[in-house]
Amino acid sequence: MYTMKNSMMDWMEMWDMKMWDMMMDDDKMWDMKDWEMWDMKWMMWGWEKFDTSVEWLPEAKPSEVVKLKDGDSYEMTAYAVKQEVGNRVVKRLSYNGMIPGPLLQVEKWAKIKLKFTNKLWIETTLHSHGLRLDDFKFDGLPTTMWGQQKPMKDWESFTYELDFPDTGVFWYHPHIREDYTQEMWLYGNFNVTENGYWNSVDREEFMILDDFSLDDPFYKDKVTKTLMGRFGNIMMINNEENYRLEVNQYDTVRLNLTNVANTRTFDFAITKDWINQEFKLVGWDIWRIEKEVMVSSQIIAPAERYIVETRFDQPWEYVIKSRDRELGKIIVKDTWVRKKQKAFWSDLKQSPEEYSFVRKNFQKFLDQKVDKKLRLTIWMKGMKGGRSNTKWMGMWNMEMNNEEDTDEIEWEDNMAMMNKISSDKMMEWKMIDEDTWDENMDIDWKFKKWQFVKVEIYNDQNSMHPMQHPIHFHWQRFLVLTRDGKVEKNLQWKDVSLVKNGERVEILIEMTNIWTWMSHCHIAEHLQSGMMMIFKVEE
Ligand SMILES: [Cu+2]
Repeated sequence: MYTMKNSMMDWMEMWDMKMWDMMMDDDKMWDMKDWEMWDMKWMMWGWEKFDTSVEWLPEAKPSEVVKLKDGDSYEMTAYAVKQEVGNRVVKRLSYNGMIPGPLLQVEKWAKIKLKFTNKLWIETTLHSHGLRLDDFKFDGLPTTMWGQQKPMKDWESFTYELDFPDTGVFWYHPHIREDYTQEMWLYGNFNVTENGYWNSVDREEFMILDDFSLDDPFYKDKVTKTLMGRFGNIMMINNEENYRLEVNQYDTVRLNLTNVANTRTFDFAITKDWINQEFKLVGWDIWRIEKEVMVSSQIIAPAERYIVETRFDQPWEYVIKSRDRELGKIIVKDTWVRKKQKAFWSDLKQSPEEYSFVRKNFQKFLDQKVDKKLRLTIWMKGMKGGRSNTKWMGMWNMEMNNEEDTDEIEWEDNMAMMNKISSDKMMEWKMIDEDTWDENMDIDWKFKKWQFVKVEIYNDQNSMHPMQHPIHFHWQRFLVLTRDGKVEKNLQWKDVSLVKNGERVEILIEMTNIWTWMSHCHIAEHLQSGMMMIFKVEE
Protein backbone atom coordinates (compact mmCIF):
# COMPACT_ATOMS: atom_id res chain seq x y z
CA MET A 1 0.00 0.00 0.00
CA TYR A 2 1.36 3.36 -1.00
CA THR A 3 0.83 5.58 1.98
CA MET A 4 1.40 9.21 2.72
CA LYS A 5 4.47 8.16 4.60
CA ASN A 6 5.86 6.26 1.61
CA SER A 7 5.43 9.19 -0.67
CA MET A 8 7.02 11.42 1.92
CA MET A 9 9.96 9.07 2.13
CA ASP A 10 10.31 8.89 -1.62
CA TRP A 11 10.28 12.62 -1.75
CA MET A 12 12.87 12.86 0.96
CA GLU A 13 15.01 10.31 -0.73
CA MET A 14 14.77 12.21 -3.96
CA TRP A 15 15.89 15.32 -2.16
CA ASP A 16 18.76 13.53 -0.56
CA MET A 17 19.78 12.43 -4.02
CA LYS A 18 19.38 15.93 -5.36
CA MET A 19 21.62 17.19 -2.67
CA TRP A 20 24.00 14.44 -3.53
CA ASP A 21 23.98 15.51 -7.17
CA MET A 22 24.65 19.03 -6.06
CA MET A 23 27.59 17.86 -4.09
CA MET A 24 28.76 16.02 -7.17
CA ASP A 25 28.69 19.24 -9.12
CA ASP A 26 31.80 21.25 -8.39
CA ASP A 27 30.44 24.56 -9.62
CA LYS A 28 27.31 24.48 -7.50
CA MET A 29 29.23 23.15 -4.60
CA TRP A 30 31.91 25.78 -4.56
CA ASP A 31 29.25 28.46 -4.79
CA MET A 32 27.77 27.31 -1.53
CA LYS A 33 30.00 29.05 0.90
CA ASP A 34 27.40 29.68 3.53
CA TRP A 35 27.41 26.51 5.57
CA GLU A 36 24.45 27.74 7.59
CA MET A 37 22.39 27.22 4.47
CA TRP A 38 23.25 23.56 4.56
CA ASP A 39 22.03 23.38 8.09
CA MET A 40 18.73 24.98 7.21
CA LYS A 41 18.18 22.77 4.23
CA TRP A 42 19.07 19.78 6.24
CA MET A 43 16.42 20.61 8.80
CA MET A 44 13.82 21.18 6.11
CA TRP A 45 14.60 17.90 4.47
CA GLY A 46 14.44 15.92 7.66
CA TRP A 47 11.18 14.28 8.50
CA GLU A 48 9.47 12.89 11.58
CA LYS A 49 11.64 13.02 14.67
CA PHE A 50 11.44 10.90 17.76
CA ASP A 51 9.43 12.54 20.50
CA THR A 52 11.55 14.51 22.97
CA SER A 53 8.93 15.80 25.40
CA VAL A 54 9.71 15.23 29.07
CA GLU A 55 6.25 15.91 30.47
CA TRP A 56 5.04 13.19 32.86
CA LEU A 57 8.35 11.36 32.71
CA PRO A 58 9.91 10.13 35.96
CA GLU A 59 13.46 11.14 36.89
CA ALA A 60 16.29 8.80 35.92
CA LYS A 61 17.77 6.85 38.83
CA PRO A 62 21.40 5.82 39.22
CA SER A 63 22.31 2.22 38.50
CA GLU A 64 21.90 -0.42 41.22
CA VAL A 65 23.74 -3.68 41.69
CA VAL A 66 21.40 -6.67 41.40
CA LYS A 67 22.87 -9.95 42.60
CA LEU A 68 21.25 -12.99 41.02
CA LYS A 69 21.77 -16.62 41.96
CA ASP A 70 21.36 -19.70 39.81
CA GLY A 71 17.65 -20.17 39.11
CA ASP A 72 16.69 -16.58 39.97
CA SER A 73 14.34 -14.46 37.91
CA TYR A 74 14.51 -10.74 37.42
CA GLU A 75 12.09 -8.36 35.77
CA MET A 76 13.30 -5.48 33.67
CA THR A 77 11.22 -2.90 31.86
CA ALA A 78 12.49 -0.39 29.35
CA TYR A 79 10.81 3.00 29.59
CA ALA A 80 11.49 6.69 29.12
CA VAL A 81 12.76 8.94 31.90
CA LYS A 82 14.02 12.48 32.11
CA GLN A 83 17.37 13.75 33.25
CA GLU A 84 19.32 16.96 33.45
CA VAL A 85 22.24 16.94 31.04
CA GLY A 86 24.30 19.98 30.19
CA ASN A 87 21.85 22.22 32.14
CA ARG A 88 18.90 20.97 30.13
CA VAL A 89 16.23 18.48 31.11
CA VAL A 90 16.02 15.91 28.36
CA LYS A 91 14.20 12.69 27.61
CA ARG A 92 16.22 9.52 28.05
CA LEU A 93 15.49 5.81 27.78
CA SER A 94 16.19 3.47 30.68
CA TYR A 95 16.05 -0.07 31.98
CA ASN A 96 13.97 -0.06 35.19
CA GLY A 97 14.35 3.71 35.36
CA MET A 98 18.12 3.40 35.83
CA ILE A 99 20.94 4.74 33.70
CA PRO A 100 23.05 2.73 33.21
CA GLY A 101 20.65 -0.20 33.58
CA PRO A 102 21.05 -2.38 36.69
CA LEU A 103 24.44 -4.06 37.04
CA LEU A 104 23.44 -7.71 36.94
CA GLN A 105 25.92 -9.74 38.97
CA VAL A 106 25.86 -13.50 38.58
CA GLU A 107 28.17 -16.37 39.34
CA LYS A 108 29.76 -18.29 36.52
CA TRP A 109 27.54 -21.13 35.24
CA ALA A 110 24.41 -19.61 36.80
CA LYS A 111 21.20 -19.69 34.75
CA ILE A 112 18.75 -16.85 35.21
CA LYS A 113 15.48 -15.72 33.71
CA LEU A 114 15.17 -12.12 32.63
CA LYS A 115 11.58 -11.11 32.02
CA PHE A 116 11.86 -8.07 29.83
CA THR A 117 9.01 -5.68 28.97
CA ASN A 118 9.08 -3.01 26.30
CA LYS A 119 7.42 0.29 27.22
CA LEU A 120 9.54 2.43 24.95
CA TRP A 121 7.00 3.15 22.20
CA ILE A 122 9.53 1.85 19.72
CA GLU A 123 10.28 -1.78 18.87
CA THR A 124 13.18 -3.30 20.72
CA THR A 125 14.92 -6.50 21.85
CA LEU A 126 17.60 -7.17 24.41
CA HIS A 127 20.95 -8.44 23.18
CA SER A 128 23.29 -9.88 25.79
CA HIS A 129 26.61 -8.90 24.32
CA GLY A 130 29.46 -11.38 24.64
CA LEU A 131 27.50 -14.10 26.43
CA ARG A 132 27.86 -17.49 24.81
CA LEU A 133 24.36 -18.67 25.63
CA ASP A 134 22.90 -22.15 25.28
CA ASP A 135 19.88 -21.14 23.25
CA PHE A 136 19.92 -18.95 20.17
CA LYS A 137 16.34 -17.81 20.87
CA PHE A 138 17.67 -15.49 23.55
CA ASP A 139 20.26 -13.68 21.43
CA GLY A 140 17.99 -10.69 20.95
CA LEU A 141 18.50 -10.67 17.20
CA PRO A 142 15.21 -9.21 15.94
CA THR A 143 14.40 -11.72 13.22
CA THR A 144 12.32 -14.86 12.92
CA MET A 145 14.21 -15.84 9.79
CA TRP A 146 16.35 -18.26 11.79
CA GLY A 147 13.95 -18.58 14.71
CA GLN A 148 15.41 -15.88 16.94
CA GLN A 149 12.84 -13.33 18.07
CA LYS A 150 10.15 -11.04 16.71
CA PRO A 151 10.81 -7.36 17.33
CA MET A 152 9.03 -6.58 20.61
CA LYS A 153 6.20 -4.11 20.22
CA ASP A 154 4.90 -1.73 22.90
CA TRP A 155 3.92 -3.42 26.13
CA GLU A 156 5.14 -6.82 24.94
CA SER A 157 7.17 -9.01 27.27
CA PHE A 158 9.73 -11.69 26.53
CA THR A 159 11.55 -13.93 28.97
CA TYR A 160 15.22 -14.39 28.18
CA GLU A 161 16.90 -17.44 29.65
CA LEU A 162 20.51 -16.51 30.13
CA ASP A 163 23.50 -18.56 31.19
CA PHE A 164 26.99 -17.48 31.89
CA PRO A 165 29.80 -19.85 30.85
CA ASP A 166 32.50 -17.15 30.88
CA THR A 167 33.94 -15.00 33.64
CA GLY A 168 34.22 -11.28 33.04
CA VAL A 169 32.29 -8.17 32.14
CA PHE A 170 29.59 -8.24 29.49
CA TRP A 171 26.77 -5.90 28.64
CA TYR A 172 23.22 -5.71 27.35
CA HIS A 173 21.76 -3.32 24.82
CA PRO A 174 18.96 -3.19 22.21
CA HIS A 175 19.43 -4.71 18.76
CA ILE A 176 16.99 -2.46 16.88
CA ARG A 177 17.86 1.13 15.99
CA GLU A 178 20.90 1.07 18.25
CA ASP A 179 21.88 4.44 16.82
CA TYR A 180 18.90 5.93 18.67
CA THR A 181 18.07 3.63 21.58
CA GLN A 182 21.60 2.82 22.70
CA GLU A 183 22.58 6.46 22.37
CA MET A 184 19.51 7.30 24.47
CA TRP A 185 21.23 5.23 27.16
CA LEU A 186 19.81 1.76 26.93
CA TYR A 187 22.73 -0.25 28.25
CA GLY A 188 23.94 -2.01 31.34
CA ASN A 189 26.62 -4.44 32.50
CA PHE A 190 26.61 -8.11 33.36
CA ASN A 191 29.32 -9.03 35.81
CA VAL A 192 30.06 -12.75 35.83
CA THR A 193 31.99 -13.61 38.96
CA GLU A 194 34.18 -16.55 39.87
CA ASN A 195 35.79 -16.93 43.26
CA GLY A 196 39.53 -16.26 43.23
CA TYR A 197 39.63 -15.72 39.47
CA TRP A 198 40.96 -12.17 39.53
CA ASN A 199 43.68 -10.74 41.76
CA SER A 200 42.48 -9.71 45.18
CA VAL A 201 41.99 -5.94 45.39
CA ASP A 202 40.63 -3.46 47.92
CA ARG A 203 37.94 -2.15 45.58
CA GLU A 204 36.16 -3.01 42.41
CA GLU A 205 34.47 -0.38 40.24
CA PHE A 206 32.47 -0.50 37.02
CA MET A 207 32.88 2.37 34.59
CA ILE A 208 30.65 2.67 31.55
CA LEU A 209 32.19 5.15 29.14
CA ASP A 210 29.95 7.16 26.85
CA ASP A 211 29.65 10.44 25.02
CA PHE A 212 26.46 12.33 24.30
CA SER A 213 25.26 15.14 22.09
CA LEU A 214 22.28 17.29 23.05
CA ASP A 215 21.73 18.96 19.75
CA ASP A 216 21.43 16.23 17.15
CA PRO A 217 17.86 15.12 16.50
CA PHE A 218 16.91 11.49 15.84
CA TYR A 219 14.61 10.59 12.96
CA LYS A 220 12.10 7.77 12.99
CA ASP A 221 12.68 6.63 9.43
CA LYS A 222 16.28 7.35 8.77
CA VAL A 223 19.58 6.90 10.46
CA THR A 224 21.77 9.97 10.34
CA LYS A 225 25.49 10.57 10.82
CA THR A 226 26.18 7.29 9.10
CA LEU A 227 29.50 8.40 7.72
CA MET A 228 31.44 8.49 10.99
CA GLY A 229 28.78 7.68 13.53
CA ARG A 230 27.31 9.98 16.16
CA PHE A 231 29.95 11.65 18.28
CA GLY A 232 28.93 13.47 21.45
CA ASN A 233 30.62 16.45 23.10
CA ILE A 234 29.53 15.58 26.64
CA MET A 235 31.73 12.88 28.16
CA MET A 236 30.19 10.60 30.74
CA ILE A 237 31.12 7.79 33.06
CA ASN A 238 28.12 5.86 34.41
CA ASN A 239 25.84 8.59 33.11
CA GLU A 240 27.60 11.30 35.13
CA GLU A 241 29.02 14.38 33.49
CA ASN A 242 31.26 14.99 36.47
CA TYR A 243 32.18 11.50 37.53
CA ARG A 244 34.03 11.34 40.86
CA LEU A 245 35.48 8.28 42.51
CA GLU A 246 36.98 8.53 46.00
CA VAL A 247 39.56 5.98 47.02
CA ASN A 248 41.98 5.63 49.89
CA GLN A 249 45.69 6.00 49.46
CA TYR A 250 47.41 2.66 48.72
CA ASP A 251 44.12 1.06 47.78
CA THR A 252 44.34 -1.38 44.93
CA VAL A 253 41.38 -0.85 42.63
CA ARG A 254 40.07 -2.99 39.78
CA LEU A 255 38.27 -1.01 37.09
CA ASN A 256 35.89 -2.75 34.72
CA LEU A 257 35.62 -0.50 31.68
CA THR A 258 32.93 -0.75 28.99
CA ASN A 259 32.68 1.53 25.97
CA VAL A 260 28.98 1.93 25.06
CA ALA A 261 29.41 4.95 22.77
CA ASN A 262 27.88 4.75 19.30
CA THR A 263 31.17 5.42 17.57
CA ARG A 264 33.73 7.08 19.86
CA THR A 265 36.89 5.12 20.54
CA PHE A 266 38.33 6.05 23.92
CA ASP A 267 42.00 6.19 24.76
CA PHE A 268 41.55 5.63 28.46
CA ALA A 269 44.21 7.10 30.75
CA ILE A 270 44.54 8.10 34.38
CA THR A 271 46.73 11.16 34.72
CA LYS A 272 48.46 12.96 37.53
CA ASP A 273 49.87 16.36 36.61
CA TRP A 274 49.31 15.53 32.94
CA ILE A 275 51.44 12.42 33.23
CA ASN A 276 49.82 9.07 32.54
CA GLN A 277 49.87 6.67 35.47
CA GLU A 278 50.63 3.09 34.59
CA PHE A 279 47.99 0.48 35.24
CA LYS A 280 47.86 -3.25 34.95
CA LEU A 281 45.86 -4.81 32.13
CA VAL A 282 44.40 -8.05 33.47
CA GLY A 283 41.62 -8.95 31.04
CA TRP A 284 39.57 -7.91 28.04
CA ASP A 285 36.22 -9.01 26.72
CA ILE A 286 36.21 -12.65 27.80
CA TRP A 287 38.42 -14.04 30.59
CA ARG A 288 41.89 -13.05 31.73
CA ILE A 289 44.70 -11.98 29.46
CA GLU A 290 47.45 -14.55 28.84
CA LYS A 291 50.12 -12.38 30.47
CA GLU A 292 49.31 -9.30 32.54
CA VAL A 293 51.02 -6.18 31.22
CA MET A 294 51.58 -2.64 32.45
CA VAL A 295 50.19 0.03 30.15
CA SER A 296 49.97 3.80 30.40
CA SER A 297 46.75 4.10 28.37
CA GLN A 298 44.28 1.77 26.74
CA ILE A 299 42.39 2.15 23.47
CA ILE A 300 38.80 0.97 23.98
CA ALA A 301 36.59 0.62 20.92
CA PRO A 302 32.80 0.61 21.06
CA ALA A 303 31.48 -2.56 22.76
CA GLU A 304 34.91 -3.59 24.10
CA ARG A 305 35.48 -4.25 27.78
CA TYR A 306 38.81 -3.88 29.53
CA ILE A 307 39.65 -4.92 33.05
CA VAL A 308 42.52 -3.02 34.61
CA GLU A 309 44.01 -2.76 38.08
CA THR A 310 45.81 0.11 39.66
CA ARG A 311 47.02 1.43 42.98
CA PHE A 312 47.05 5.05 44.05
CA ASP A 313 50.16 5.74 46.05
CA GLN A 314 49.70 9.47 46.55
CA PRO A 315 46.82 11.57 47.84
CA TRP A 316 45.91 13.51 44.76
CA GLU A 317 43.21 14.41 42.29
CA TYR A 318 43.82 12.08 39.39
CA VAL A 319 42.11 12.89 36.10
CA ILE A 320 40.52 10.21 33.93
CA LYS A 321 41.12 11.20 30.33
CA SER A 322 40.72 10.17 26.76
CA ARG A 323 43.13 12.22 24.68
CA ASP A 324 42.09 15.85 25.29
CA ARG A 325 38.75 14.97 26.85
CA GLU A 326 38.28 14.78 30.60
CA LEU A 327 36.01 11.92 31.60
CA GLY A 328 36.09 12.23 35.38
CA LYS A 329 38.26 12.34 38.47
CA ILE A 330 39.67 9.90 41.00
CA ILE A 331 40.21 11.56 44.34
CA VAL A 332 42.75 9.78 46.49
CA LYS A 333 42.36 10.52 50.20
CA ASP A 334 45.28 10.55 52.57
CA THR A 335 44.42 7.97 55.18
CA TRP A 336 47.58 8.44 57.24
CA VAL A 337 47.84 4.69 57.34
CA ARG A 338 51.07 3.28 56.08
CA LYS A 339 49.90 -0.13 54.97
CA LYS A 340 52.57 -2.65 54.30
CA GLN A 341 52.28 -3.20 50.60
CA LYS A 342 52.85 -6.32 48.68
CA ALA A 343 54.53 -5.84 45.37
CA PHE A 344 51.85 -4.56 43.03
CA TRP A 345 53.48 -3.00 40.03
CA SER A 346 56.06 -5.71 39.47
CA ASP A 347 53.74 -8.60 40.18
CA LEU A 348 52.49 -9.63 36.75
CA LYS A 349 50.56 -12.86 36.61
CA GLN A 350 50.23 -15.31 33.74
CA SER A 351 47.12 -17.31 32.93
CA PRO A 352 48.30 -19.91 30.44
CA GLU A 353 45.51 -22.40 31.15
CA GLU A 354 42.91 -20.34 29.25
CA TYR A 355 45.12 -20.38 26.18
CA SER A 356 46.92 -23.72 26.45
CA PHE A 357 45.31 -25.31 23.38
CA VAL A 358 45.87 -22.31 21.14
CA ARG A 359 49.37 -21.73 22.46
CA LYS A 360 50.32 -25.37 21.87
CA ASN A 361 49.06 -25.17 18.29
CA PHE A 362 49.99 -21.56 17.72
CA GLN A 363 52.42 -22.11 14.85
CA LYS A 364 49.90 -24.40 13.19
CA PHE A 365 47.26 -21.68 13.41
CA LEU A 366 49.69 -19.09 12.05
CA ASP A 367 50.49 -21.38 9.11
CA GLN A 368 46.84 -22.35 8.57
CA LYS A 369 45.40 -21.09 5.30
CA VAL A 370 43.03 -18.16 5.72
CA ASP A 371 39.48 -19.60 5.59
CA LYS A 372 37.64 -16.37 4.86
CA LYS A 373 38.64 -12.90 3.78
CA LEU A 374 36.59 -9.85 4.63
CA ARG A 375 37.01 -6.37 3.24
CA LEU A 376 35.50 -3.40 5.08
CA THR A 377 34.48 -0.56 2.82
CA ILE A 378 31.76 1.94 1.94
CA TRP A 379 29.54 2.51 -1.04
CA MET A 380 28.06 5.92 -1.75
CA LYS A 381 24.64 5.54 -3.31
CA GLY A 382 23.78 7.71 -6.28
CA MET A 383 27.40 8.26 -6.98
CA LYS A 384 28.37 8.34 -10.60
CA GLY A 385 31.62 6.86 -11.76
CA GLY A 386 32.30 4.88 -8.63
CA ARG A 387 35.58 5.44 -6.95
CA SER A 388 36.99 7.54 -9.73
CA ASN A 389 34.39 10.22 -9.23
CA THR A 390 36.69 13.19 -9.01
CA LYS A 391 34.06 15.71 -8.03
CA TRP A 392 33.17 13.78 -4.96
CA MET A 393 36.82 13.50 -4.20
CA GLY A 394 37.05 17.29 -4.45
CA MET A 395 34.42 17.61 -1.77
CA TRP A 396 36.20 15.03 0.18
CA ASN A 397 39.61 16.60 -0.01
CA MET A 398 38.20 19.91 1.07
CA GLU A 399 37.34 18.50 4.44
CA MET A 400 40.32 16.22 4.56
CA ASN A 401 42.65 19.17 4.07
CA ASN A 402 41.04 20.98 6.93
CA GLU A 403 42.16 18.38 9.37
CA GLU A 404 45.67 17.28 10.00
CA ASP A 405 44.36 14.15 11.62
CA THR A 406 44.22 11.33 9.08
CA ASP A 407 44.99 8.76 11.73
CA GLU A 408 44.33 5.09 11.90
CA ILE A 409 41.54 6.03 14.29
CA GLU A 410 39.02 8.84 14.06
CA TRP A 411 38.91 10.13 17.60
CA GLU A 412 36.59 13.05 16.92
CA ASP A 413 34.07 14.13 14.33
CA ASN A 414 36.66 15.71 12.07
CA MET A 415 34.37 15.91 9.08
CA ALA A 416 31.36 17.27 10.89
CA MET A 417 29.67 18.71 7.83
CA MET A 418 29.95 15.59 5.72
CA ASN A 419 28.95 13.48 8.67
CA LYS A 420 25.92 15.60 9.43
CA ILE A 421 24.41 15.34 5.97
CA SER A 422 25.10 11.62 5.72
CA SER A 423 22.33 9.07 6.21
CA ASP A 424 21.59 5.41 5.58
CA LYS A 425 19.72 6.54 2.48
CA MET A 426 22.91 7.81 0.91
CA MET A 427 25.47 5.18 1.70
CA GLU A 428 26.00 1.60 2.58
CA TRP A 429 28.81 0.38 4.75
CA LYS A 430 30.00 -2.99 3.56
CA MET A 431 31.59 -6.19 4.66
CA ILE A 432 32.65 -7.95 1.46
CA ASP A 433 33.71 -11.58 1.13
CA GLU A 434 36.84 -11.30 -1.02
CA ASP A 435 36.46 -14.81 -2.45
CA THR A 436 32.84 -14.64 -3.60
CA TRP A 437 32.40 -10.84 -3.60
CA ASP A 438 29.15 -11.35 -1.70
CA GLU A 439 28.29 -8.38 0.43
CA ASN A 440 26.76 -7.96 3.88
CA MET A 441 23.61 -10.09 4.28
CA ASP A 442 24.32 -11.99 1.03
CA ILE A 443 27.35 -13.56 2.68
CA ASP A 444 26.60 -17.16 3.55
CA TRP A 445 29.35 -18.75 5.60
CA LYS A 446 29.04 -22.25 7.05
CA PHE A 447 31.25 -23.75 9.71
CA LYS A 448 31.35 -26.78 11.97
CA LYS A 449 31.07 -26.62 15.73
CA TRP A 450 34.50 -26.49 17.43
CA GLN A 451 36.14 -25.50 14.14
CA PHE A 452 38.88 -22.90 14.45
CA VAL A 453 38.21 -20.52 11.59
CA LYS A 454 40.86 -18.09 10.43
CA VAL A 455 39.38 -14.87 9.10
CA GLU A 456 41.41 -12.07 7.59
CA ILE A 457 39.76 -8.67 7.88
CA TYR A 458 41.13 -5.87 5.74
CA ASN A 459 39.94 -2.33 6.32
CA ASP A 460 40.08 -0.79 2.85
CA GLN A 461 42.35 2.22 2.98
CA ASN A 462 41.27 3.35 -0.47
CA SER A 463 37.56 3.42 0.23
CA MET A 464 35.66 6.70 0.12
CA HIS A 465 35.86 7.00 3.83
CA PRO A 466 38.43 4.80 5.49
CA MET A 467 37.99 4.67 9.25
CA GLN A 468 38.22 2.11 12.05
CA HIS A 469 35.53 -0.54 12.56
CA PRO A 470 35.00 -2.59 15.73
CA ILE A 471 33.91 -5.98 14.33
CA HIS A 472 31.77 -8.15 16.60
CA PHE A 473 30.88 -11.84 16.27
CA HIS A 474 27.83 -13.05 18.17
CA TRP A 475 28.14 -16.03 20.53
CA GLN A 476 31.63 -17.22 19.65
CA ARG A 477 35.01 -16.23 20.93
CA PHE A 478 38.09 -15.30 18.99
CA LEU A 479 41.72 -14.32 19.32
CA VAL A 480 43.69 -11.84 17.29
CA LEU A 481 46.59 -13.74 15.66
CA THR A 482 48.27 -10.99 13.67
CA ARG A 483 47.92 -7.29 12.94
CA ASP A 484 49.48 -6.18 9.65
CA GLY A 485 51.48 -9.39 9.66
CA LYS A 486 52.84 -8.79 13.15
CA VAL A 487 52.16 -11.71 15.47
CA GLU A 488 50.28 -10.85 18.66
CA LYS A 489 52.52 -11.81 21.57
CA ASN A 490 49.81 -11.78 24.21
CA LEU A 491 46.62 -13.75 23.70
CA GLN A 492 43.15 -12.65 24.73
CA TRP A 493 39.71 -14.13 24.09
CA LYS A 494 37.44 -11.49 22.59
CA ASP A 495 34.07 -10.94 20.98
CA VAL A 496 34.81 -7.62 19.28
CA SER A 497 38.02 -6.25 17.79
CA LEU A 498 38.95 -2.92 16.34
CA VAL A 499 40.26 -2.98 12.77
CA LYS A 500 42.00 0.33 12.18
CA ASN A 501 42.07 2.29 8.96
CA GLY A 502 44.20 0.35 6.48
CA GLU A 503 44.83 -2.47 8.91
CA ARG A 504 44.84 -6.18 8.03
CA VAL A 505 43.91 -8.31 11.03
CA GLU A 506 43.90 -12.10 11.22
CA ILE A 507 41.60 -13.54 13.83
CA LEU A 508 41.02 -17.12 14.93
CA ILE A 509 37.39 -17.77 15.82
CA GLU A 510 36.47 -20.80 17.85
CA MET A 511 32.98 -21.81 16.71
CA THR A 512 31.52 -22.87 20.02
CA ASN A 513 27.79 -22.37 19.42
CA ILE A 514 25.51 -23.89 16.82
CA TRP A 515 23.03 -21.78 14.85
CA THR A 516 22.83 -18.80 12.53
CA TRP A 517 24.62 -15.80 13.99
CA MET A 518 25.40 -12.28 13.09
CA SER A 519 28.68 -10.48 12.70
CA HIS A 520 28.65 -6.71 12.37
CA CYS A 521 30.42 -3.45 12.92
CA HIS A 522 29.62 -2.14 16.40
CA ILE A 523 29.50 1.48 15.33
CA ALA A 524 25.73 1.81 15.65
CA GLU A 525 25.33 3.98 12.54
CA HIS A 526 27.46 1.63 10.45
CA LEU A 527 25.44 -1.38 11.54
CA GLN A 528 22.26 0.53 10.70
CA SER A 529 23.60 1.30 7.25
CA GLY A 530 24.24 -2.24 6.23
CA MET A 531 27.49 -3.36 7.83
CA MET A 532 26.32 -6.80 8.96
CA MET A 533 26.46 -10.40 7.79
CA ILE A 534 25.46 -13.83 8.99
CA PHE A 535 27.36 -17.07 9.47
CA LYS A 536 26.11 -20.54 10.30
CA VAL A 537 27.64 -22.99 12.72
CA GLU A 538 26.52 -26.59 12.28
CA GLU A 539 26.96 -29.83 14.20
CU1 LIG B 1 32.05 0.46 11.16
